Amino acid sequence: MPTALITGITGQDGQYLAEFLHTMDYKVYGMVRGQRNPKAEIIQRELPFVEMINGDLQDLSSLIATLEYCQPDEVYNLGAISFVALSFKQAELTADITGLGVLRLLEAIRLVGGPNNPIRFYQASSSEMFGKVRETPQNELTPFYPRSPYGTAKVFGHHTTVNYRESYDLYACSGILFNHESPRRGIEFVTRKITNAVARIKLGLQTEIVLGDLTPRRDWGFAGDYVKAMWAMLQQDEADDFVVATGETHSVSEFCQLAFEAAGIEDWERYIRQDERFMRPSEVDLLIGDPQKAKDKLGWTTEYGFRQLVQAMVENDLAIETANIGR
Ligand code: GDR
Repeated sequence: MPTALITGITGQDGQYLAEFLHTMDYKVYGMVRGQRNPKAEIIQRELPFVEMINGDLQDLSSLIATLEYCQPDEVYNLGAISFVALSFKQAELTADITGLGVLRLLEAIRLVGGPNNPIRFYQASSSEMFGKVRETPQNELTPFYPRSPYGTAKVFGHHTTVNYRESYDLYACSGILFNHESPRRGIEFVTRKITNAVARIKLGLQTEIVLGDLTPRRDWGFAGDYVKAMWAMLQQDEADDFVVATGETHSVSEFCQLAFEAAGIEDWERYIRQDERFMRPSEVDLLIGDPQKAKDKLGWTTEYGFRQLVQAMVENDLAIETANIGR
Protein backbone atom coordinates (compact mmCIF):
# COMPACT_ATOMS: atom_id res chain seq x y z
CA MET A 1 0.00 0.00 0.00
CA PRO A 2 1.54 3.38 -0.97
CA THR A 3 1.83 5.78 1.93
CA ALA A 4 1.52 9.56 1.84
CA LEU A 5 2.11 12.26 4.42
CA ILE A 6 0.28 15.56 3.96
CA THR A 7 1.24 18.69 5.87
CA GLY A 8 -1.59 21.23 5.93
CA ILE A 9 -4.17 18.44 6.10
CA THR A 10 -6.73 20.78 7.69
CA GLY A 11 -6.77 23.13 4.69
CA GLN A 12 -8.95 22.89 1.60
CA ASP A 13 -6.27 21.20 -0.52
CA GLY A 14 -5.26 18.77 2.23
CA GLN A 15 -8.83 17.50 2.40
CA TYR A 16 -9.28 17.07 -1.37
CA LEU A 17 -5.88 15.43 -1.73
CA ALA A 18 -6.50 13.03 1.18
CA GLU A 19 -9.81 11.97 -0.38
CA PHE A 20 -8.22 11.52 -3.80
CA LEU A 21 -5.34 9.43 -2.42
CA HIS A 22 -7.79 7.37 -0.38
CA THR A 23 -9.70 6.44 -3.55
CA MET A 24 -6.40 5.05 -4.85
CA ASP A 25 -5.85 2.94 -1.73
CA TYR A 26 -3.13 5.05 -0.16
CA LYS A 27 -2.50 5.01 3.56
CA VAL A 28 -2.79 8.73 4.38
CA TYR A 29 -1.17 10.51 7.31
CA GLY A 30 -2.01 14.13 8.07
CA MET A 31 0.36 16.31 10.04
CA VAL A 32 -1.25 18.72 12.50
CA ARG A 33 0.28 21.23 14.86
CA GLY A 34 -0.66 22.44 18.30
CA GLN A 35 -2.44 21.00 21.24
CA ARG A 36 -6.04 19.89 20.68
CA ASN A 37 -6.08 21.71 17.33
CA PRO A 38 -9.84 22.32 16.80
CA LYS A 39 -9.54 22.11 13.00
CA ALA A 40 -7.84 18.72 13.33
CA GLU A 41 -10.78 17.40 15.34
CA ILE A 42 -13.22 18.48 12.60
CA ILE A 43 -11.10 16.97 9.82
CA GLN A 44 -10.72 13.73 11.75
CA ARG A 45 -14.52 13.42 11.83
CA GLU A 46 -14.82 14.21 8.11
CA LEU A 47 -11.88 12.08 6.97
CA PRO A 48 -11.79 9.17 9.40
CA PHE A 49 -9.37 7.23 7.20
CA VAL A 50 -6.60 9.80 7.79
CA GLU A 51 -4.21 9.08 10.64
CA MET A 52 -3.34 12.36 12.31
CA ILE A 53 0.15 12.87 13.60
CA ASN A 54 1.56 15.80 15.56
CA GLY A 55 4.36 17.73 13.95
CA ASP A 56 5.32 21.29 13.21
CA LEU A 57 7.07 22.91 10.26
CA GLN A 58 8.89 25.11 12.79
CA ASP A 59 10.40 22.12 14.59
CA LEU A 60 12.91 19.97 12.68
CA SER A 61 13.06 17.17 15.23
CA SER A 62 9.27 16.79 15.08
CA LEU A 63 9.51 16.45 11.29
CA ILE A 64 12.17 13.76 11.57
CA ALA A 65 10.06 11.86 14.10
CA THR A 66 6.98 12.20 11.88
CA LEU A 67 8.79 10.77 8.85
CA GLU A 68 10.30 7.96 10.89
CA TYR A 69 6.85 7.02 12.15
CA CYS A 70 4.96 7.25 8.82
CA GLN A 71 7.69 5.94 6.50
CA PRO A 72 5.97 7.72 3.58
CA ASP A 73 6.58 7.11 -0.11
CA GLU A 74 5.29 10.60 -0.84
CA VAL A 75 5.26 13.84 1.14
CA TYR A 76 2.96 16.71 0.13
CA ASN A 77 3.96 19.99 1.76
CA LEU A 78 0.71 21.96 1.80
CA GLY A 79 1.27 23.47 5.25
CA ALA A 80 1.84 27.23 5.31
CA ILE A 81 0.57 30.58 6.46
CA SER A 82 -1.40 30.85 3.25
CA PHE A 83 -3.38 34.05 3.68
CA VAL A 84 -1.48 36.79 1.85
CA ALA A 85 -3.05 39.65 3.86
CA LEU A 86 -1.95 38.06 7.14
CA SER A 87 1.60 37.70 5.87
CA PHE A 88 1.98 41.50 5.89
CA LYS A 89 1.08 41.54 9.59
CA GLN A 90 3.11 38.47 10.59
CA ALA A 91 5.97 38.61 8.12
CA GLU A 92 8.55 36.86 10.26
CA LEU A 93 6.22 34.01 11.17
CA THR A 94 5.32 33.63 7.48
CA ALA A 95 8.98 33.48 6.48
CA ASP A 96 9.58 30.87 9.15
CA ILE A 97 6.66 28.54 8.38
CA THR A 98 5.97 29.13 4.68
CA GLY A 99 9.65 29.57 3.74
CA LEU A 100 12.01 27.91 6.21
CA GLY A 101 9.46 25.16 6.87
CA VAL A 102 10.20 23.83 3.36
CA LEU A 103 13.92 23.68 4.12
CA ARG A 104 13.31 21.86 7.40
CA LEU A 105 11.08 19.30 5.74
CA LEU A 106 13.60 18.70 2.95
CA GLU A 107 16.37 18.29 5.52
CA ALA A 108 14.24 15.75 7.39
CA ILE A 109 13.59 13.89 4.13
CA ARG A 110 17.31 13.84 3.39
CA LEU A 111 18.03 12.42 6.83
CA VAL A 112 15.23 9.85 7.04
CA GLY A 113 15.04 8.99 3.33
CA GLY A 114 18.16 8.20 1.32
CA PRO A 115 18.88 5.71 -1.48
CA ASN A 116 17.25 2.72 0.23
CA ASN A 117 14.27 4.66 1.43
CA PRO A 118 13.45 7.24 -1.27
CA ILE A 119 10.74 9.74 -0.41
CA ARG A 120 9.11 11.79 -3.17
CA PHE A 121 8.40 15.41 -2.26
CA TYR A 122 5.78 17.86 -3.50
CA GLN A 123 6.11 21.56 -2.66
CA ALA A 124 3.03 23.78 -2.90
CA SER A 125 4.49 26.75 -4.73
CA SER A 126 2.23 29.62 -5.73
CA SER A 127 1.38 32.04 -8.51
CA GLU A 128 1.96 34.74 -5.87
CA MET A 129 5.65 34.26 -6.72
CA PHE A 130 4.97 35.99 -10.08
CA GLY A 131 3.53 39.03 -8.26
CA LYS A 132 4.20 42.06 -10.43
CA VAL A 133 4.20 39.90 -13.51
CA ARG A 134 7.10 40.05 -15.95
CA GLU A 135 5.13 38.43 -18.77
CA THR A 136 1.59 37.28 -19.57
CA PRO A 137 0.57 34.51 -19.36
CA GLN A 138 2.94 33.16 -16.72
CA ASN A 139 4.69 29.83 -17.22
CA GLU A 140 7.44 27.78 -15.56
CA LEU A 141 10.15 30.08 -16.98
CA THR A 142 8.57 33.42 -16.05
CA PRO A 143 10.82 35.32 -13.59
CA PHE A 144 9.48 35.85 -10.08
CA TYR A 145 8.63 39.27 -8.60
CA PRO A 146 6.77 38.61 -5.33
CA ARG A 147 4.69 41.38 -3.78
CA SER A 148 4.15 40.15 -0.21
CA PRO A 149 6.00 38.41 2.63
CA TYR A 150 3.97 35.34 1.63
CA GLY A 151 5.21 35.59 -1.96
CA THR A 152 8.84 36.02 -0.93
CA ALA A 153 8.61 33.05 1.44
CA LYS A 154 7.15 30.91 -1.36
CA VAL A 155 9.99 31.95 -3.68
CA PHE A 156 12.46 30.76 -1.03
CA GLY A 157 10.58 27.45 -0.71
CA HIS A 158 10.51 27.03 -4.47
CA HIS A 159 14.21 27.65 -5.00
CA THR A 160 15.06 25.44 -2.01
CA THR A 161 13.06 22.59 -3.56
CA VAL A 162 14.87 22.95 -6.88
CA ASN A 163 18.23 23.19 -5.12
CA TYR A 164 17.66 20.03 -3.05
CA ARG A 165 16.62 18.18 -6.19
CA GLU A 166 19.81 19.24 -7.95
CA SER A 167 22.16 18.90 -4.96
CA TYR A 168 21.00 15.64 -3.40
CA ASP A 169 19.25 13.90 -6.25
CA LEU A 170 15.94 14.03 -4.38
CA TYR A 171 12.70 13.48 -6.27
CA ALA A 172 11.37 16.94 -5.38
CA CYS A 173 8.73 18.76 -7.43
CA SER A 174 7.27 22.20 -7.19
CA GLY A 175 3.72 22.82 -8.34
CA ILE A 176 3.16 26.49 -9.14
CA LEU A 177 -0.56 26.55 -8.49
CA PHE A 178 -2.71 29.52 -9.39
CA ASN A 179 -5.71 30.35 -7.17
CA HIS A 180 -7.94 27.36 -6.60
CA GLU A 181 -11.21 27.49 -4.77
CA SER A 182 -14.09 25.29 -3.62
CA PRO A 183 -16.96 25.16 -1.15
CA ARG A 184 -14.29 24.18 1.39
CA ARG A 185 -12.31 27.41 0.94
CA GLY A 186 -11.69 29.37 4.15
CA ILE A 187 -13.96 32.36 4.65
CA GLU A 188 -10.98 34.78 4.76
CA PHE A 189 -10.27 34.30 1.04
CA VAL A 190 -12.14 36.61 -1.29
CA THR A 191 -14.12 33.99 -3.23
CA ARG A 192 -15.66 32.29 -0.23
CA LYS A 193 -16.10 35.61 1.56
CA ILE A 194 -18.19 36.74 -1.41
CA THR A 195 -20.23 33.54 -1.87
CA ASN A 196 -20.98 33.33 1.84
CA ALA A 197 -22.06 36.98 1.95
CA VAL A 198 -24.18 36.58 -1.20
CA ALA A 199 -26.00 33.66 0.42
CA ARG A 200 -26.60 35.66 3.59
CA ILE A 201 -27.82 38.70 1.62
CA LYS A 202 -30.18 36.49 -0.37
CA LEU A 203 -31.61 35.10 2.86
CA GLY A 204 -31.92 38.55 4.47
CA LEU A 205 -29.23 37.85 7.09
CA GLN A 206 -26.78 40.51 5.92
CA THR A 207 -27.08 43.77 3.98
CA GLU A 208 -23.66 44.31 2.34
CA ILE A 209 -20.21 42.89 1.60
CA VAL A 210 -17.19 44.90 2.70
CA LEU A 211 -14.25 44.31 0.37
CA GLY A 212 -10.90 45.80 -0.60
CA ASP A 213 -9.71 46.29 -4.17
CA LEU A 214 -12.14 44.93 -6.78
CA THR A 215 -9.82 45.31 -9.77
CA PRO A 216 -7.20 42.53 -9.23
CA ARG A 217 -7.53 39.69 -11.71
CA ARG A 218 -6.95 36.06 -10.82
CA ASP A 219 -6.83 32.73 -12.63
CA TRP A 220 -9.34 30.81 -10.50
CA GLY A 221 -9.76 27.04 -10.78
CA PHE A 222 -11.35 24.25 -8.75
CA ALA A 223 -9.21 22.83 -5.91
CA GLY A 224 -10.48 19.27 -6.51
CA ASP A 225 -8.97 19.39 -10.01
CA TYR A 226 -5.67 20.84 -8.79
CA VAL A 227 -4.81 18.16 -6.22
CA LYS A 228 -4.80 15.61 -9.05
CA ALA A 229 -1.95 17.54 -10.66
CA MET A 230 -0.01 17.36 -7.37
CA TRP A 231 -0.27 13.59 -7.35
CA ALA A 232 0.56 13.28 -11.07
CA MET A 233 3.77 15.29 -10.54
CA LEU A 234 5.03 12.62 -8.14
CA GLN A 235 4.32 9.77 -10.61
CA GLN A 236 6.71 10.90 -13.38
CA ASP A 237 10.08 9.36 -14.29
CA GLU A 238 11.87 12.58 -13.38
CA ALA A 239 11.01 15.31 -10.91
CA ASP A 240 10.10 18.65 -12.47
CA ASP A 241 8.16 21.87 -11.85
CA PHE A 242 4.74 22.64 -13.31
CA VAL A 243 2.35 25.57 -13.56
CA VAL A 244 -1.23 24.53 -12.75
CA ALA A 245 -3.85 27.03 -13.92
CA THR A 246 -6.94 27.38 -16.11
CA GLY A 247 -5.55 29.93 -18.58
CA GLU A 248 -8.51 32.29 -17.89
CA THR A 249 -8.49 35.44 -15.81
CA HIS A 250 -11.34 37.28 -14.04
CA SER A 251 -11.48 40.31 -11.76
CA VAL A 252 -12.79 40.33 -8.20
CA SER A 253 -15.75 42.41 -9.40
CA GLU A 254 -16.56 39.84 -12.11
CA PHE A 255 -16.55 37.18 -9.39
CA CYS A 256 -18.98 39.31 -7.36
CA GLN A 257 -21.29 39.82 -10.32
CA LEU A 258 -21.43 36.11 -11.16
CA ALA A 259 -21.95 35.11 -7.52
CA PHE A 260 -24.89 37.50 -7.16
CA GLU A 261 -26.32 36.28 -10.47
CA ALA A 262 -26.07 32.69 -9.23
CA ALA A 263 -28.33 33.72 -6.35
CA GLY A 264 -30.72 35.52 -8.71
CA ILE A 265 -29.66 39.06 -7.72
CA GLU A 266 -29.01 41.47 -10.63
CA ASP A 267 -28.29 44.88 -9.03
CA TRP A 268 -25.21 43.51 -7.24
CA GLU A 269 -23.19 46.75 -7.04
CA ARG A 270 -25.49 48.28 -4.43
CA TYR A 271 -24.46 45.56 -1.95
CA ILE A 272 -20.71 46.23 -2.21
CA ARG A 273 -18.84 48.58 0.09
CA GLN A 274 -15.09 49.09 -0.09
CA ASP A 275 -12.86 49.58 2.94
CA GLU A 276 -9.15 50.38 3.28
CA ARG A 277 -8.89 47.62 5.86
CA PHE A 278 -9.00 45.01 3.11
CA MET A 279 -6.48 46.73 0.82
CA ARG A 280 -2.93 45.36 0.74
CA PRO A 281 0.28 47.43 1.02
CA SER A 282 1.26 46.07 -2.39
CA GLU A 283 -1.09 44.22 -4.69
CA VAL A 284 -0.81 41.53 -7.36
CA ASP A 285 -2.86 43.03 -10.20
CA LEU A 286 -3.03 40.33 -12.85
CA LEU A 287 -2.47 36.59 -12.83
CA ILE A 288 -3.10 34.21 -15.69
CA GLY A 289 -1.24 30.94 -16.02
CA ASP A 290 -0.21 28.86 -18.98
CA PRO A 291 -0.85 25.20 -18.01
CA GLN A 292 0.39 23.72 -21.30
CA LYS A 293 3.29 21.79 -19.77
CA ALA A 294 1.02 20.17 -17.14
CA LYS A 295 -1.46 19.27 -19.88
CA ASP A 296 1.20 17.77 -22.14
CA LYS A 297 3.37 15.94 -19.62
CA LEU A 298 0.90 15.10 -16.84
CA GLY A 299 -2.17 14.71 -19.02
CA TRP A 300 -3.85 17.10 -16.56
CA THR A 301 -7.29 18.50 -17.37
CA THR A 302 -9.91 20.50 -15.50
CA GLU A 303 -13.44 19.30 -14.95
CA TYR A 304 -14.86 22.50 -13.49
CA GLY A 305 -15.17 25.83 -15.36
CA PHE A 306 -15.23 29.24 -13.68
CA ARG A 307 -18.98 29.76 -13.90
CA GLN A 308 -19.66 26.27 -12.54
CA LEU A 309 -17.26 26.87 -9.66
CA VAL A 310 -18.95 30.13 -8.62
CA GLN A 311 -22.37 28.49 -8.91
CA ALA A 312 -21.33 25.50 -6.77
CA MET A 313 -19.85 27.75 -4.07
CA VAL A 314 -22.96 29.95 -3.89
CA GLU A 315 -25.27 26.91 -3.75
CA ASN A 316 -23.18 25.38 -0.97
CA ASP A 317 -23.32 28.60 1.08
CA LEU A 318 -27.05 28.96 0.50
CA ALA A 319 -27.53 25.41 1.82
CA ILE A 320 -25.33 26.02 4.87
CA GLU A 321 -26.94 29.35 5.77
CA THR A 322 -30.45 27.98 5.23
CA ALA A 323 -29.69 25.05 7.54
CA ASN A 324 -28.32 27.49 10.15
CA ILE A 325 -31.61 29.42 10.16
CA GLY A 326 -33.46 26.22 11.00
CA ARG A 327 -31.26 25.58 14.04
P1 GDR B 1 -4.72 35.54 -3.00
O1 GDR B 1 -6.22 35.19 -2.52
O2 GDR B 1 -4.15 36.65 -2.24
O3 GDR B 1 -4.79 35.67 -4.51
O4 GDR B 1 -3.91 34.21 -2.62
P2 GDR B 1 -7.37 36.08 -1.84
O5 GDR B 1 -8.63 35.36 -2.13
O6 GDR B 1 -7.07 36.40 -0.41
O7 GDR B 1 -7.31 37.48 -2.65
C1 GDR B 1 -7.60 37.56 -4.03
C2 GDR B 1 -7.68 39.02 -4.45
O8 GDR B 1 -8.86 39.61 -3.93
C3 GDR B 1 -8.53 40.89 -3.41
N1 GDR B 1 -9.53 41.29 -2.39
C4 GDR B 1 -9.74 40.67 -1.23
N2 GDR B 1 -9.17 39.58 -0.70
C5 GDR B 1 -9.61 39.14 0.50
N3 GDR B 1 -9.09 38.02 1.03
N4 GDR B 1 -10.59 39.81 1.21
C6 GDR B 1 -11.18 40.95 0.72
O9 GDR B 1 -12.04 41.53 1.37
C7 GDR B 1 -10.73 41.40 -0.56
N5 GDR B 1 -11.11 42.43 -1.36
C8 GDR B 1 -10.37 42.36 -2.47
C9 GDR B 1 -7.14 40.71 -2.86
O10 GDR B 1 -6.52 41.97 -2.62
C10 GDR B 1 -6.51 39.88 -3.97
O11 GDR B 1 -6.07 40.70 -5.01
C11 GDR B 1 -4.48 32.92 -2.71
C12 GDR B 1 -4.04 32.12 -1.48
O12 GDR B 1 -4.74 30.89 -1.44
C13 GDR B 1 -2.56 31.84 -1.54
O13 GDR B 1 -2.20 31.00 -0.44
C14 GDR B 1 -2.24 31.13 -2.86
O14 GDR B 1 -0.86 30.86 -2.94
C15 GDR B 1 -2.70 31.99 -4.02
O15 GDR B 1 -4.08 32.26 -3.90
C16 GDR B 1 -2.45 31.30 -5.34
